[in-house]
Amino acid sequence: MATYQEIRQMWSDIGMDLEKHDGFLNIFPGIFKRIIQPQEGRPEKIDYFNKVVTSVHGRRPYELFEHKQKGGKVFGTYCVYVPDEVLLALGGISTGLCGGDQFWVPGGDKYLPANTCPLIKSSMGSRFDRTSPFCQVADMFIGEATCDGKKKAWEILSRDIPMHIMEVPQMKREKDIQRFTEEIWQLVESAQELTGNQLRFDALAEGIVTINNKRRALNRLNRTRQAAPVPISGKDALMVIQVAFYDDPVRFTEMTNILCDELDERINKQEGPFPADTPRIVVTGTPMALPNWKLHHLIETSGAVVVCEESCTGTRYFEELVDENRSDLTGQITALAERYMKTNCACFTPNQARAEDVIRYAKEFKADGVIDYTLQFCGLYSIESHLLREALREEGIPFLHLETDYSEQDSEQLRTRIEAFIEIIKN
Ligand code: BJ8
Repeated sequence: MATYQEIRQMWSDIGMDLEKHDGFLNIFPGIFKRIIQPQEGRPEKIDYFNKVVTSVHGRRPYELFEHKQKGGKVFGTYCVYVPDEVLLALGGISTGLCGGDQFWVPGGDKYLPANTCPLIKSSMGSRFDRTSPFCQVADMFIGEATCDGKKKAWEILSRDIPMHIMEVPQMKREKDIQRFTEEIWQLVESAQELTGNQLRFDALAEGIVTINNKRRALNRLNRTRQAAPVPISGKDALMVIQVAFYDDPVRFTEMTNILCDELDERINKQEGPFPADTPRIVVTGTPMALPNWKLHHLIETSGAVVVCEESCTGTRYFEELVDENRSDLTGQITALAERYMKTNCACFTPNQARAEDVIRYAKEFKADGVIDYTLQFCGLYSIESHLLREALREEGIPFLHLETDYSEQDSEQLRTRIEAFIEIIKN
């Protein structure tokens, strides 16, 4: 394990602004101590994930740095439509880059209009301010054409770092899946060029199994949350899912399965951090990049518990698996396209499958209500909220739509609305 001196030297070597980054180091431990640490009744095996998060800019970036020193390449990604399997099969490592903290927003403000969503601002700020080791260690960023904000932000970002942009079709017809297959082939070309490696059937088969196993572990974790009492808080489950975007996939899978063994025991003993009759909430909407725990914290300190996230930091990331039984490279790439095109992002039209998923989760997780979380200025998700509300009303499922950013300014206002919602669903 690298020492603090070695990690600091690595930050300097990869071009970080150490002084500005010290600002992040001064506030981040406080966020963890205030939101995650004081929770009662946490499982013991969450400790591994605590360590990953509390050393988030140290331990894992150092592994990526060592990988590069041995000639390997690192890919930074912003969206769950990017097939990690391909990057892994080419000897690369992929890592999430989405910014989830207010600290980086002012850096993004310098390049983007005020009415841009905080996830984009934070992601841009972390790169341009040189305060994220993940952004600095990556050799290539992979962006995607999903929402307008991201598409335009990539044009600005590509002046600073080599970027490969994937076009994501916005409908799900047969010809769109075919188009996405072609997009994956183009990514293969770019990644082959960068890594100097050729994609091989065996390596991709292994990559598919590795990433599927990560998804299987996350699905297992999620299923434990169907129990009452829940064996793990929503905040801790979300933190594990967030770690999945950064950690080594094989180690992550192993540690998540160890955690799940403990959660299974807890279910048998009917143990958990909240009483069995605590109101249960499914959260849906825009992703919550690390360390965005704002909504979960408000819900779980207002008398309810989050039992599932229909989100890209939730089921959209891990529910569907890639078919492992294709017999050649062409078949494997088609299998990837088929799997990724099942993701129900609001950039698609129509997107009624998302509402169907939310209704299914509300039933499977015995939820008392659904909270729809939209990051401010995200037109896609805030507009889709109307149809979601109607679909849930038809099913008699209580629904609350909230729009917010990464700051703390509206927290008390949100708390008042969440408490009122919980009161309604309790009665
Ligand atoms: S598949 S949700 S990760 S695009 S919140 S930046 S949509 S304005 S993150 Fe996303 Fe891929 Fe879709 Fe998922 Fe734009 Fe909205 Fe901001 Fe968003």
